[in-house]
Amino acid sequence: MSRLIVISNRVSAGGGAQGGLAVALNAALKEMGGIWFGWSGEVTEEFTGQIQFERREGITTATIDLEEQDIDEYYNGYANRTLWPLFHYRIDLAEYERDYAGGYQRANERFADSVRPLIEPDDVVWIQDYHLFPLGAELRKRGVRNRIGFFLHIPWPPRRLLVTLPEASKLVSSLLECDVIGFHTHEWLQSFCEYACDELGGTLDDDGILRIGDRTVKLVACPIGIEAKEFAEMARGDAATETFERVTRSLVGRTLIVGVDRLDYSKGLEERFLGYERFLIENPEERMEVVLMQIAPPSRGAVDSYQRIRNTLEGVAGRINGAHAALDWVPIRYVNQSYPREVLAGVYRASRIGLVTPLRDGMNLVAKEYVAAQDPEDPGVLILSRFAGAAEQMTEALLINPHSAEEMADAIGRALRMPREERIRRWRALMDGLLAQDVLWWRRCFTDALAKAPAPAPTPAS
Ligand code: GDG
Repeated sequence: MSRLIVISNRVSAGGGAQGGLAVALNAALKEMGGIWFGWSGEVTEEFTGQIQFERREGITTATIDLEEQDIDEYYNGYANRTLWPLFHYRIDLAEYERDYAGGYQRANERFADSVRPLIEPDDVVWIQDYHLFPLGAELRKRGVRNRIGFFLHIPWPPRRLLVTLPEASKLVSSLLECDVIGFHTHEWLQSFCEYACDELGGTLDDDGILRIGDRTVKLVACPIGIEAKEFAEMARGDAATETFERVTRSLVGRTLIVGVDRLDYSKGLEERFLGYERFLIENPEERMEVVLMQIAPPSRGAVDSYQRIRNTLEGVAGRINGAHAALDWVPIRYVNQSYPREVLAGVYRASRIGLVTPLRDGMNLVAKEYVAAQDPEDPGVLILSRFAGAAEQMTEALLINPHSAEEMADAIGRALRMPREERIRRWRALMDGLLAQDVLWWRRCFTDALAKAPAPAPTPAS
């Protein structure tokens, strides 16, 4: 059987507090054997390409250090100041700088140079996410003829937005050197096709095969899942139960609404606070019966737009609490801290409403974790943004437009008053979906498509 070479910006192998993606990739590596390659997270004075190998719980990781300039231009620059906002439809925040584009290309070449010697003839290569769009093409230039797959974890923007990126055509063309490209939803896949067909002259057949010039690429929509069964068990375990009890006690009979998000402007936190405030204003008789707990660990603090959103949210949460709090009640518990997964599971379980309202999100795993953590006999209600990839699958949630404070306020009211039978019916349908399409299903969906993909491209003459 072929070995798997997973390549992502960072690696996350072995035990500890892992997210679903790490769990899925670790399971794939354990089953197929292989290596997980990426940046160590460390800075080096001068790039040498020296690889640090580690073996943890049956997984081999291979990491390289990058120079400070790489991190500034590739990671904080092009990946997080240019691509992330653009791909989340925020061209107002996207910064288009040639230095960032140059540094991104250079870092991808460094990845390619370093990982190339590790790839053996029968291996399959699986590249993860927007940090590494050009990597497949760089590997081809270095003679890699293996099957190469690419999975995008964030949305693909509409053509009209993507054309604002000066390097768009070059970036998409380089991506087409991969044999399979995966997206979370049909919507992102269609946006990609629209660009590839209208701007680059591609054609798509009924089997999802895109042809452009001499390239043939299989496009697949495989929504990522979570380890649903394990997460549900964890939510009933000792650590989660301790949190559940502690949080429930602190509510003194009030109803908890929960949000858990990396502190990111794509997650719609300001709109969420304003929608919740609207509910408080429109429902004076119910307002002191609820508490919103928002857990938002800071991320990407080196990027200005993240510092700004952090300041804005502190201001909005402070204003709402100042305007509405009573002597014995504070409407928003806003926590800028990260917690172990077991603690999150306990908080989800203690919450009658999961408020997951990103303005744009590739998938959103919090929506799935919230559902998995619920008590089957007395489950809570998921309120989910229509603009999260998860909305394509999770149609039994209360789907809302997060830009509308009125829709959010109405949905909160409806969720609070929802009869138990309806809560159970909706939850059962959502949970069945999570169990059927869990994270291992996702991994198989992609690696099967890769195994069946048309034969890899011949080595281009250099
Ligand atoms: C990208 C895409 C796509 C959050 N706070 C804590 C914590 N978390 C965990 C959650 C969840 C994960 O982080 C967040 O996952 P999301 O899917 O919500 O979002 P992104 O980080 O933006 O991920 C996204 C995903 O890739 C996978 O393809 O779904 O659309 O943007 O698992 O639980 N975990 C711990 N403590 C925290 O305080 N331990």
